[in-house]
Parts: sequence; C-alpha cells; structure tokens
Amino acid sequence: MTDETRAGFAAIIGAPNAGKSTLVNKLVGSKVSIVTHKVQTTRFPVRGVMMHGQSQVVLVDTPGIFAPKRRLDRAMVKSAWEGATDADAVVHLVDARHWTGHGDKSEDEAIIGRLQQLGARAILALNKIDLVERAGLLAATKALFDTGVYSDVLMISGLNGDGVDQLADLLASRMPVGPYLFPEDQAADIPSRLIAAEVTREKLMLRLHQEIPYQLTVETETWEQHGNGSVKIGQLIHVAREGHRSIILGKGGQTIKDVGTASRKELQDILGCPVHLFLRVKVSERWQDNRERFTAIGLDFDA
Ligand SMILES: Nc1nc2c(ncn2[C@@H]2O[C@H](COP(=O)(O)OP(=O)(O)OP(=O)(O)O)[C@@H](O)[C@H]2O)c(=O)[nH]1
Ligand SMILES: [Mg+2]
Repeated sequence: MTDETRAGFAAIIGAPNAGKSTLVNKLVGSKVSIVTHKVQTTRFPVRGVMMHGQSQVVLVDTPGIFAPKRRLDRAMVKSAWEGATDADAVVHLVDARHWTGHGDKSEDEAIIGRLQQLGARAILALNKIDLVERAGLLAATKALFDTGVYSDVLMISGLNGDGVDQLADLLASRMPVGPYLFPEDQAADIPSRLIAAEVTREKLMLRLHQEIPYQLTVETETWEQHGNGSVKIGQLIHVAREGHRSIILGKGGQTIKDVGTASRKELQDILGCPVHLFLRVKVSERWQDNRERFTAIGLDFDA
C-alpha cells in the first residue's frame, strides 16, 4: 500500500445516443448528466468526478459527434473534440448494435478517421451489449480493433453495469500520479443553476416531439435560498417560435405543468431540499444566434 494518488481527465466520446451520459452517471455513481432516448441530448461537456481506489478520474461527458449543420451543432461537436484533446485518457463509446448489423456505423467511422489523424490511442468500449447477441460481438470487435486506433477493448453495458468496473479500473490506472483535482466528495463541477436548467431540459426532451426540443434552451434566472431550507428556482424556457410556446404550454397549461412537476421532483432529490419551481416560456426567435446563450454554457459561438 502506498500513499501515492493519481488524478486526471478521461473524455468519453462517441456518436449521438451511444450512451455516454448513462455511462458517466454510472461511473460517478450519481446523476451528473442528463439522459434521454433521443440523439443530441448533451450540448456541452459535463464533468463528473469518480473516486476509484487511490485515483480520481474526472470524467468528461461530451456531446455526440456527428456531421454538424447548424451553429449550435458545430459548437457542440467542437467542444466534444476539445474535451478529448486535453484528456489523459479517451474512451470511444460505440453502440454495439451499429456494428452487428443494426443501425448505422458511419458516425463511428468518421470518429475513427479523426482519431487516426490525431494519432490518438483510445480505449474502445463497445456499449449496450445487453442488446446484442454475443456471437456478433467478436467480429465487431475485430473490425474495430483492426483500425489501429485503440489500445484496449472492453465490452460493457452502461445501463446495467456489466464491464463498467473493469473500465473504471483501467481508467484509474491510466491517470497520472498527482494530487486530487477536486474535493473527494464532489460529484460534479457544473454549477447548480446549470444542473437545474439541464434537468428541466431533459423533462422537456422526454415530453416533446420532433424538432421542438432541439429549438429550445432553458435558463435558470433566479435562485433564492429560504430560511426554512427550501429553495425557489425560476427558469425561463426560450423557444424559437410562437407556435412552440403553445405546444410547450399544452392544453390548459397541462404540458408545462407536468414538465415542472417532473423537474421539481428530481431537483428535490438532487439538492436534498424542498424545491419550488417556476417556469416561464419566452419566444426568443434568435436565441441560437445569441452569443451570450453559447458562452453561458461554455460553447464557442464561432465554432
Ligand atoms: N439497453 C441499453 N441502453 C442503453 C445503454 N446505455 C445507454 N442506453 C440508452 O441509450 C439512450 C441514450 O443514452 P444517453 O446516455 O443519453 O446517450 P448519449 O451518448 O449521452 O447521447 P447524446 O448526449 O445525445 O450524444 C438512453 O435511452 C439510454 O437509456 C446500455 O448499455 N444498454
Ligand atoms: Mg449525452
């Protein structure tokens, strides 16, 4: 036994919906990043802190990497690669279904191409193995490993935890020797206001369909701590069009009421105190062209 500690950064990159945020939450042991069944849920790098033996691994959950079209997409993808460039270890998380004949592997191929250019050595984690036949996994692993960009291969299920401990061991061993970067009891380094906005955005994504979730953003405007231990949070949902406002409100205000209830419940769990949540919807037609909205979440407006 030695007193030597290790600490560093591990970036989790991958195609949209590969399961990056699910995995980061599992490794950290609490929810630091929002998850939905939809693509492009994560919009900016979210850092979660995992303690493992004598190692502290700061996990960087990144937005999915895809061919970007809009300004927001470009900024998201750019921030994902930046997360990878500065890290001590990079995990390429791959949805195993896409390499066993179910789904499209072109986004992974593009990521591999970029890793090749960077001369990077990433850890391959084939994810969602709970959904595929074992037999197909071997061929998939070989095809991926033959690209030469991987140092290690693991098969995992971020959802049920299979293989996640092995990944934690590997990441812990790859961190450079040094003092911890964050207090040991800190799970995330994103401000409470931003976590609160993300939780509401998750509930909106789960509830709304098609393009609407992609054309809105949530901002925490007010945060008041009350003497009785409760907190009052006011949030503004920026939408792109008048029509979106009425959809978010729903008939008789039911949709926003449900979203508010779901978000408030989860915030109470996360914050460990009673929460009063007030949501407003505002038509901000050009929020996606607003530099401030990008800077507020650490994205590069000019990406
Ligand atoms: N069956 C199964 N589902 C999983 C697994 N990991 C993640 N999922 C599901 O996959 C979906 C996407 O998960 P996320 O964690 O949001 O994926 P992501 O890669 O962060 O997605 P983006 O932020 O949009 O790039 C969710 O419905 C998860 O529950 C897994 O190991 N097995
Ligand atoms: Mg995500």
